[in-house]
Amino acid sequence: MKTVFSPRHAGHANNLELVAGAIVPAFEMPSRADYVLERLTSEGLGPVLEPEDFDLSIAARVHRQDYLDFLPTVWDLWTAAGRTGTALPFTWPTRGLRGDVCPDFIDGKLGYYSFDGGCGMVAGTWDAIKSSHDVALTAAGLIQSGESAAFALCRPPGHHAGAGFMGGYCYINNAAVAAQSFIDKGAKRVSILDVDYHHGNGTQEIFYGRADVQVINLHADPMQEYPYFLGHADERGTGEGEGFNLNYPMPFGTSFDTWSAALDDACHKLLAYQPEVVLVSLGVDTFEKDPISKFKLKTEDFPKIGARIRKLGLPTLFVMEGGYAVAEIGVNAVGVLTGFEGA
Ligand code: SP5
Ligand code: ZN
Repeated sequence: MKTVFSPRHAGHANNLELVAGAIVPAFEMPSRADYVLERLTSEGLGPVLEPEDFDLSIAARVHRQDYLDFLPTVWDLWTAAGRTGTALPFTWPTRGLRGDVCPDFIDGKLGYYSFDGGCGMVAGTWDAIKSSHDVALTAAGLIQSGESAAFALCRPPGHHAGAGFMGGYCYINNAAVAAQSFIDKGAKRVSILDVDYHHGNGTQEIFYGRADVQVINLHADPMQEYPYFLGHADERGTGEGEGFNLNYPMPFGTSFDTWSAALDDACHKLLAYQPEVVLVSLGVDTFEKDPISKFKLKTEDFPKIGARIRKLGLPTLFVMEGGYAVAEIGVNAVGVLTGFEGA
């Protein structure tokens, strides 16, 4: 299969995040994408293409326009305030505060448009976000032109980004934008299968009231794990979207036997929906050695994930999400893809 990749991801580098009582170098770092690229080249997966340039009109159908307008301005507002380092929020509008008025000053704006301290921004961040968005849309275009599968090697990832907020290393929801592009091109039903360790809260929020995009998530139980405030099994969609959101929360320590049983059930529910295309939000942070995660999948399990997805028999767009065991991320992510191809 073809891969779409942009070297412009590399400008999003040396940023910090707030996690577990410390400001630390972000676990989501440029070498992640480079290891995946290296592995898919050495495995001979297929050609690697650069993305075309898209405007943000499709993104504006899944994100708020004011949020999309804000993202490219962050670094200028931050430096205009005399700051250096990493633009990060430290105040958020939770219950009891006004979440409907965007402040003027950059610190307030950052808090208004985020839900955590995981989305630091530096000078090259916006260009990387835009390139990642373009990668997803270009890869979706390959499938729209008749390819049966494609890989969007997105960085930064997207599934935690909601209509109007960033979080969890995610700014624009690449998979959601790609799904919207299929709908805009006439698809009646699109499924998103999110296998990242963390619940894809942003993707869920964006499509929660819609029947044209089914969202299925396999993830760590939000009672125990980030993002904590979404991802329970009783979240099934609302209004027209009722029944089209499915969550499979699993406990710390989950290994492949339990996880793959959930995947199998998810695949049956996906086929019952009869989508025209499936988008896989491909995180490999379910890996046993992932530094921020607590599932127990082994390297040999990842090709089996790809093989199971192949059995769906649908056009498939893989969109890169998380995975932080940097040295193994290439082997594991490309393992899913070669497993899909039957190699
Ligand atoms: C796309 C994606 O996978 N985003 C994940 C964001 C996770 N952010 C919070 C992680 C909390 C990890 N806590 C354990 C600290 C290990 N020292
Ligand atoms: Zn994740």
